[in-house]
Amino acid sequence: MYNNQKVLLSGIQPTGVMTIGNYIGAVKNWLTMPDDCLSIYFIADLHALTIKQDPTLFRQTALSFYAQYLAAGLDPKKSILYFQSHVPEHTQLQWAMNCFTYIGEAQRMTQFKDKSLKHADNINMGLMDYPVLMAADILLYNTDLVPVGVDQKQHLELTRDIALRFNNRFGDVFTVPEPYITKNGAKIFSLSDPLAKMSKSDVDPNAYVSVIEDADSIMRKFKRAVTDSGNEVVASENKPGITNLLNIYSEMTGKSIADAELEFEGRGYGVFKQAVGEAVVEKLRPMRENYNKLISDKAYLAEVAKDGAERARSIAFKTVRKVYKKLGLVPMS
Ligand code: ATP
Ligand code: LTN
Repeated sequence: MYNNQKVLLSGIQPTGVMTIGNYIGAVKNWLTMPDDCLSIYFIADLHALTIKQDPTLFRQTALSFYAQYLAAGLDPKKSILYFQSHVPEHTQLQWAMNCFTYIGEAQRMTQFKDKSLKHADNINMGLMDYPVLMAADILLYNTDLVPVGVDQKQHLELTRDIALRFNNRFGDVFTVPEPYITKNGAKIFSLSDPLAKMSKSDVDPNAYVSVIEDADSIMRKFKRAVTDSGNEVVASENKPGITNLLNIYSEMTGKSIADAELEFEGRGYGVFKQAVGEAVVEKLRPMRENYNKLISDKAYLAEVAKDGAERARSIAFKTVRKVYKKLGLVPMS
């Protein structure tokens, strides 16, 4: 809680393109959060450094993600929207939280293990420390709820453990956060391999759809999406491809899965895939149009990001001051 308001916080790493998986699993839920909460959404650019980035491209990508937050409908007057790297308190708190996290806990994280396999030539300290920075992001603002996709649940559990460990020793300093994960949209799968998570860093561009992709390309990707044997449009365990498309269709149109199954009864996969593509194109159209306007107004983006960082810091510095004091660090007079 902050000033008697419930605090919501989340972030996305600015790598590659924002996919419909990120949108459905994360951003879309941010948009439906109650107005009376303090909502804080940032670009997790420091997290993205755990993977090798080309500096010029990285700068463009991070700015593009920020514009996509705004284009998706996040309102800088209602939410605090900023770049993680503009708020040094994130890493200041991270250092303290590092001293309350065991190496074994960090090594057990699934994402650390996956990324270590994927980037075997660059298993850096940051990759292992990634969840501790995430814990600091969350604890810095006394966050109550963290809307994320299900892949982030383990990191949330670690965050809770760190918070409880600190609180047990020093009193009620941190709010212990809860994840907020929706049922259908929690995990959107790859269009090329319906058993793998749709991931923006996938080497195969046909595996994902970006939220600012053009209509023709979206339609093409859905037409060639991998589906299952048979021809009935029903969600079931042995139809992972169709189930994934039904989830996407339901999330994009607001129709239930059961209604979608009825709508496409006896009509076959081809008609269904075309309809899913059209639903995605329609839902994303305003976002793409807004994005094109925003990305050409760099001065506006810079101004809004600066305001967001200043507002974030006005909360964050108090937490760092409190934590450092509890730890016995000598305050600067
Ligand atoms: P990367 O491929 O770079 O690891 P990613 O696409 O997995 O990235 P993240 O930056 O790790 O994306 O995640 C941003 C947010 O989007 C998180 O809340 C995450 O849970 C959610 N998310 C990512 N992929 C999906 C997905 N396929 N389905 C649902 N939610 C997702
Ligand atoms: N690790 C997250 C991104 C992230 C995040 C956070 C999400 C960084 N810090 C704090 C919620 C709260 C991911 O989605 N990969």
